[in-house]
Amino acid sequence: MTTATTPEPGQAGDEAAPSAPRLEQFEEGITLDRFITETANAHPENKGKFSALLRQVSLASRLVSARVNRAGLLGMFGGTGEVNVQGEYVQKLDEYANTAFKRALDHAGCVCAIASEEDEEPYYVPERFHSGRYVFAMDPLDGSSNIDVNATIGTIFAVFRRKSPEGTPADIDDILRPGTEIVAAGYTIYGSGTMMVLSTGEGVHGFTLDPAVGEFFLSHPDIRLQPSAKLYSVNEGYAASWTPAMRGWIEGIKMPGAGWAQRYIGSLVADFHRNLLKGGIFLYPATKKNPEGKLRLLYEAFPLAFLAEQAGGAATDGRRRVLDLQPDQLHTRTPLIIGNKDNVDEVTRLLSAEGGP
Ligand code: AHM
Ligand code: MG
Repeated sequence: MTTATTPEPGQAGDEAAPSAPRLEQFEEGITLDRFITETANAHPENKGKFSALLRQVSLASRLVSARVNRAGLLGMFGGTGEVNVQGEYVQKLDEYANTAFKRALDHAGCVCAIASEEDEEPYYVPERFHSGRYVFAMDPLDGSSNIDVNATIGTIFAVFRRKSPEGTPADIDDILRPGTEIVAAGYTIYGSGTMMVLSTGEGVHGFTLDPAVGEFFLSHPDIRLQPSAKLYSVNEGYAASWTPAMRGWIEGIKMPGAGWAQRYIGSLVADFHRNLLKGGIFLYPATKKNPEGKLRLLYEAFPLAFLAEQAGGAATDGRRRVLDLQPDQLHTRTPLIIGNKDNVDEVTRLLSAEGGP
């Protein structure tokens, strides 16, 4: 096992060191379960419900991981024939992941509502189960267009503490909250390995699934983003519809000698994960045609913005800090500029000066 990561174009080799896996952590064998227990011990006011929630997220992630790994053999590639509220074709694995997370969470007594990219309306925990203290918002399987080619996809989630009293029916005001009220966020990435990256507001930690024993082990403690990097992730196919400031910044970093490299997978969760570990800025900007961008605020931008800030990075919509935004609907969209802080600040300054599309 190695403790070093491979330097990439646009990145000094030693910049990756803080987030590189540490051998001693593998040897100590800190499981996600132990991490959850220790987090709970530090916050007895959560009454065990927060731990229950995280354990159910771990369970659902393992279920989805197993299904993703065997999808090509189980006839799980391709679409269901349905179109979701976003107007996108629902993939069989989208549907499986959506159901797996809802079933894992709805009867555990820890959540009152689940907001999902795949569902037009929120799912309120039924009367027969306890309507718990937390709200769970998720994109059950981000990067759906990559499912059928075995490229990396993932589940993205955010957790809020509900506003209305526990044990009563929740409503939409429990869900439509600014990102500053997030109490935990993370994602599980299904790639060449399965990894959960999690923050409960005390740094960002990565856990790798050992499929042989079905347990996540701490592999990337205290992931940190350096102030800047020279790697960008954006769909340049849309350059003609960008604003002049956005086009200008990209042209600038491509000048001879600028030393930038580009990576774009087309799964937000995979692009973000790569940039979190290696350094980089991800951009899905506003365009004249789509001033709101494409990505969804509540369950895509919010959780990743929370993680970015916890790791020392930043996230804006081109003008404002993402976590300060308030969704007015379940599926509100937002432009997203996210990654190393100095890079995000620079792009945000340029886009703000332009005054929007
Ligand atoms: P999805 O949630 O339906 O998978 O859509 C969101 C995805 C993101 O993962 C990714 O960053 C983006 O769409 C890619 O969009 P584009 O193909 O326009 O570059
Ligand atoms: Mg998505």
